[in-house]
Amino acid sequence: MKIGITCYPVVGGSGIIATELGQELAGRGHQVHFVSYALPFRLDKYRTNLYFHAVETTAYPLFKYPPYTLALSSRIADVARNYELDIVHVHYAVPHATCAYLASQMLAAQGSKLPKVITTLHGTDITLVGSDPSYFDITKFSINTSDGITAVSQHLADETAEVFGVQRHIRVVHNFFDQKRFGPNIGECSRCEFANEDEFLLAHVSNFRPVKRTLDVIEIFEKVANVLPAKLILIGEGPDTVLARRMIKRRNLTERVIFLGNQSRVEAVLPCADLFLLPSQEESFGLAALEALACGVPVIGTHGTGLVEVIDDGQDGFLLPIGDTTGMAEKAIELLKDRTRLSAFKSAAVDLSRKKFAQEKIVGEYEQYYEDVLNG
Ligand code: GMT
Repeated sequence: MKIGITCYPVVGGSGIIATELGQELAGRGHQVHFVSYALPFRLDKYRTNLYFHAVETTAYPLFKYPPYTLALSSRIADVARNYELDIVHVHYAVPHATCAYLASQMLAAQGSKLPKVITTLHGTDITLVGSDPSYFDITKFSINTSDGITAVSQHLADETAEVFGVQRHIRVVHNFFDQKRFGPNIGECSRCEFANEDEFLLAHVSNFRPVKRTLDVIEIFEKVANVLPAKLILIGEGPDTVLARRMIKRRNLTERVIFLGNQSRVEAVLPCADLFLLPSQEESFGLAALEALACGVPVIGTHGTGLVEVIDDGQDGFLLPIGDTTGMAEKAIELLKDRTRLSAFKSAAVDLSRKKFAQEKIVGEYEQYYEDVLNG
């Protein structure tokens, strides 16, 4: 198949999934064309069958905001026409589903071959951005006019149906990880860089937006560190970084918390950790949690989010109510104190994540979906 992929090229789960998917599809012999404003950040090696087409926007004094949406629509149409694409697969509905729709309309008007448009919903495109009154109608329209829609969890598919009143079927295709990249022994880090032999190592990776509840991470960690020798690694950056740093200082945890900022290869650090904390308010899936599990790190996450499809409560992690930092700390302490149980959780994390979310399996599900959409 000839497949166009549009995604956000910056750090973030939707861009990571789109990039890994494109690379794997190219490896399977499909011709893959990425269309975005920059090279996706994990597209870090040359591959046969894989192309990148940059979207250029022109600055002009009249434009307070250069119309990226128009430039992207034109570029998608251009690439689809030149390479006779079968599929245009856009990740994150806003504004990519709308751009793909516009591109299709342009192609139809020119009498060119029409690719099928597939939109993958990732989370905040529905829960935060898409449901904002400014974007609601156009997002709903663009979802409804796509030839196929996938969501990264059943939780998100249900939320989309509820929030947008979407009646049509949304195919659930979970996120995945690359086994060659994420595994318990694959990391290049040495644990001693971060913690002493007798200290437990906790970790958190996110974009430090309010939905991630990064301050809860620090709260949980403080409660754990009051009982057990422990260190915390924080990876990522975002609006709450300043608040997090302030809280760490106020609570005299500076010596115990290691800020690593944004990292393009989290798999080099994650295997060193004993426990991963993701106490999010909202999480359509929680790719960061999956990557931790794949590295053999149990995860503490929240009920009422897509994390319930990722974490097996009581086997490779724990699910607790949003905001229950005391309960989360108690579970963390209980697990860390019991070496035998901790090691069973670590093994289960590797086994269950491989069984449910291995790249080979999930990319096959996308291929199957492409076929289904192409065959009407
Ligand atoms: O809003 C974000 O947190 C970023 C967004 C993204 O574009 O990376 O994350 C969403 O998509 C990821 C990949 O499918 C999911 O793993 C995250 O759970 C989801 N974030 C939220 O739902 C908050």
